[in-house]
Amino acid sequence: MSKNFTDVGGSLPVENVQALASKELKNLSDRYIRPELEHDDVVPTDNSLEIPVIDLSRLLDQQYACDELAKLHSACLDWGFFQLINHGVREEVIEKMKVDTEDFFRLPLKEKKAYSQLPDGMEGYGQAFVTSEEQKLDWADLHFIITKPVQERKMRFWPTNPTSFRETMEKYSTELQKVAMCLTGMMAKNLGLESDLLMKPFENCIQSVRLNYYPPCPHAKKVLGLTPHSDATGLTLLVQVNEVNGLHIKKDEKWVPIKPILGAFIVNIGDAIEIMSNGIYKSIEHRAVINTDKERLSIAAFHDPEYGTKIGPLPDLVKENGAKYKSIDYEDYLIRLSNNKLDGKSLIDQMKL
Ligand SMILES: O=C(O)CCC(=O)C(=O)O
Repeated sequence: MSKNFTDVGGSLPVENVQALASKELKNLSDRYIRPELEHDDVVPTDNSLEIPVIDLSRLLDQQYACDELAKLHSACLDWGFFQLINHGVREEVIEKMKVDTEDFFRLPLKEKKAYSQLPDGMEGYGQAFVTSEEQKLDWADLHFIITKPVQERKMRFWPTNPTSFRETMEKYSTELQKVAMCLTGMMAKNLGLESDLLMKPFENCIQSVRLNYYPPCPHAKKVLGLTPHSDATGLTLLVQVNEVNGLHIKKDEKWVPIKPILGAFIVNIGDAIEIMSNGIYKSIEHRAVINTDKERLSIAAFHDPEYGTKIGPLPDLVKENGAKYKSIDYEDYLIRLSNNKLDGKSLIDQMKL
């Protein structure tokens, strides 16, 4: 029987961070303190180092497609991250998703806990990738659900309050899947592949959505909202819900803060595309930092190749230099993911030959 996110093993339960942050914090538990932040190398925000901006409407317009495809290719080669504008997802759908996300995290703890993760799965409300009692913890709570394929949905984890949540998520996930498919088709072209080769596995992709809630912390400089990691997925489309910035990406061993463009998606290449492209495109480490007095929220939509896909380099891309990564069943890939704590690019390191 095939395994999915619900039965590959879950995270150890830890204290709810939103509740912890609402108390007067005299002493912060050592488990949240990250000594490595004392030597942090962050590029100043006024620096001109900014991730590329890709215009999807130009990619689809014959007149501009060639130039924009070239821009997309260098964004994937040099950055692994870009902002996507004119993507065609209706503004009202994005805005409603943001409002419903904020409203969900505003619910009393008891109501949110009705959607708590179960011991054996990754879906639901809680935290993720906590695999030991000693491990450092993120200053955040999350809610994670599988949105596609529809038959894999576990509706017990889909909030009924706010009452519009399910309908909003339905629209949001459908529109984002189209964008993800379109982008993988464009990437396939840029890699010199028949577009079907990369696009096909994403046609019935596994899409999952993670709502992130990062409470403020008086010790913001000592904690992290999200541990440095690359995404195991193929392609991630992220929106920041409110105007508090906090996403950092790693470039040339330094952390680059991202300034989201209003209405744009922040897109990043995940490990699965790094592997399928045989390392031509690379997934990039990123993390979330915390604000001293303002909460931050974000919505990450992950797009994985469909169940049954072998995660491995595409045959057309190994002809010259051979395969640089192992090929494994998606199910085994998921098991590896769930057994690992988040730790930079450790999952992909295990896949290297
Ligand atoms: O909150 C963010 O900006 C990053 C979120 C993220 O990387 C994730 O959910 O995997």
